[in-house]
Amino acid sequence: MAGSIHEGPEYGIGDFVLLRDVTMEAFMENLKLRYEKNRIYTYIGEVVVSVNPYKTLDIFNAGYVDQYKGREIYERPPHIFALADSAYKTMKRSSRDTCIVISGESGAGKTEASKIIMRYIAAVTNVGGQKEVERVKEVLIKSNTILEAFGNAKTNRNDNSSRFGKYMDINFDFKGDPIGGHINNYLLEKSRVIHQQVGERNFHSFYQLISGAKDDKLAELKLVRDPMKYYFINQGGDPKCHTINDREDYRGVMAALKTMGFSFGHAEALWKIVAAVLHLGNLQYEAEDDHDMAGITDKTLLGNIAKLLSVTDEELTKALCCRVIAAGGQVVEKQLTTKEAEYARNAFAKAMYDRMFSWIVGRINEAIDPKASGINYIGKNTVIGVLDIYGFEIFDNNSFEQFCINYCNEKLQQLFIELVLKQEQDEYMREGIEWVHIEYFNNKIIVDLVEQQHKGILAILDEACLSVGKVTDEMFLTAMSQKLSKHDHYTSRSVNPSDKTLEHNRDFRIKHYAGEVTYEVPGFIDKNKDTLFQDFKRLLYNSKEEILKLMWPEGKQHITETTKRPVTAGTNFKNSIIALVDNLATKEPHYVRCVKPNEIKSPSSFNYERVKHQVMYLGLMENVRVRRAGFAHRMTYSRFLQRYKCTTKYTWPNFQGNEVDGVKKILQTLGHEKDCEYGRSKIFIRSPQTLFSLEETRDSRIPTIIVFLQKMWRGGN
Ligand code: AD9
Ligand code: MG
Repeated sequence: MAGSIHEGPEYGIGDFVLLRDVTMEAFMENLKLRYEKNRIYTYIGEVVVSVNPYKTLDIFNAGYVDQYKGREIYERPPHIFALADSAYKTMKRSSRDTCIVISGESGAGKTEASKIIMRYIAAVTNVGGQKEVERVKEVLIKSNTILEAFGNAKTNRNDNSSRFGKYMDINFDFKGDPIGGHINNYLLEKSRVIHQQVGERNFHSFYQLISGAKDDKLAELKLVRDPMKYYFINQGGDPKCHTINDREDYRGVMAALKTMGFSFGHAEALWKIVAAVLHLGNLQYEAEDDHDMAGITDKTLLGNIAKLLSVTDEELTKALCCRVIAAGGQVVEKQLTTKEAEYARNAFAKAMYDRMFSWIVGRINEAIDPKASGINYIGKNTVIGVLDIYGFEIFDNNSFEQFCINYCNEKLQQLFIELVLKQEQDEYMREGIEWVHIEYFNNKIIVDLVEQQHKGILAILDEACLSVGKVTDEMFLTAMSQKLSKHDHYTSRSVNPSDKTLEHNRDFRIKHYAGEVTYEVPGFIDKNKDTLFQDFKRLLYNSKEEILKLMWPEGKQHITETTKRPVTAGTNFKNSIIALVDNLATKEPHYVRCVKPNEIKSPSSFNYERVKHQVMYLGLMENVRVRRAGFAHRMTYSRFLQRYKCTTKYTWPNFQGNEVDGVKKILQTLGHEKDCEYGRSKIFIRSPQTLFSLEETRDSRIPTIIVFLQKMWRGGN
């Protein structure tokens, strides 16, 4: 492996900041060349641009870990290990909380990147081999297996798409060893539990259970091996995914649950819930009388579900077919129509799965709680946060979920803009160096369009959901069009009647930073209200199954107690994302910007236009320009001297004076002084060519260094 960021011209330039011409063409040419040579990582200063290789590369083994451990970022060819190491070093050296924000569209490689980072951190810590630290590391890594089983699914963009957002803090003790962590999960796409688009699947867990459970287990759950028999998981058409081995994954999940400390009984109970959801999908209602009142004819199926949920048949029938309401102090039972009952059944299945997912996250958090880990930690406790959240997505049909996901990506882009700019500015100020401002598109206007109080889309949606009387999705669309007609990033047919690509009374479009997305409004109100009848909560709270009872504590409430109107799903999501972004902003950020090379999951296709589009919307060119407008590179005086002291006879093998003078001597001797500024603790190098030249001189001196070292060793013998 070469000794610096450059491996030779055949591999292109390792840092886009060092490109000779900052043009889109040059950027793309370099990215393509590197991708074709399996160089999937390239820097923009300290930001890592990563292109999904769609194949296994042997660049993550222990040998590579050693090459990056404790090194500075520019000393080795670009690698995500260098970024992980940098975050780790910052956290350890300066006791500062750091975070790694991984962004990019669906299928660009975020989740894989987050796992590589976690494995790197696990590999470089706990040299002392403490048992409890080893356990924590194992739990942290194995937690992915479980979360992906229950929270990932095959979509038309990605065979293993994260359908929830995840932010994980890893806690370190004063020695720099991981002693625990905490996961925050964001909005699971629970509508998938009951519906999938053609070509997609439900969450992996369903298929894992059906393929992986032993015959007697399946029989006990009253399931058959054929996934096509279950409506909730067969709508996508093909239940098999050739890149996924559901059977093997089932075993992996069972093993991971064990590592996590889940008892056998708890693991069994989880699969019972999964099975119950599967059966619920096949439960049909029939009108019992002329008034279309819902009844269930398949009593066997009903009995099976009741058994799996440890409730009685009567209780379950009642919850599925009736609603109990308290009116004027009186408790009244109201039978549902078949349509209402179907709606209730779907809401029940979604809520049960969603709550189970959050409950699992809660148990994982207990297993990695740093306070409960038994490790006696004293002194300061610092964290590295890793954010892996669903990427920006555009499907053929985009609904409330895509709206939330894309809003979240807008927020992260906004954070990137603020932090990258702010960091640069802060550094120049700290070091007493003048700063040149660079213009670039600020997506705040789109963030505001969604989240602004009273005027934003979420506020308009809430208003529609909370108003009395029947409000339809079309009415919500009309309200939006009235209030947002002047907004540059919003359009609908009422705003722009000539736009025939939008359907009247149905679609609206947002011009996101990453592209235009048309959202279909049907379902928005429902999904935002997220109603689950109290009857189901009570049903599950009264279950004999301990886990279900624990998952549904609010079912304890008596029917006559008034409940506060719950916060809507949209507002809830908005609040959690705002809290997340605020949290990230307090930490020292590191960025991985993932790029998807093609739409066909191919290891050998570089779709120029698709990649260019991502480079544009991720603001990578602007990022390069910002980096270059000021200074392409900076490093502390001591680091500079150490690295380049071999380049002049005055500083080699040792410089006797202070570090700043040593650095000055090198720059004067090599004729680079005009291109540099002296900051308080760092030397700032303006043009990339200077760094090139320094690196070249250093490389040319390597034979001399080797001779010198050999002499030393011989002398030492
Ligand atoms: V989504 O927003 O969750 O839909 P991600 O997370 O960005 O998306 P993911 O990490 O799941 O994408 O990557 C998609 C697929 O690309 C993986 O399942 C792998 O098959 C492939 N991939 C991604 N990164 C790598 C890698 N470093 N090495 C090999 C990779 N394959
Ligand atoms: Mg993912």
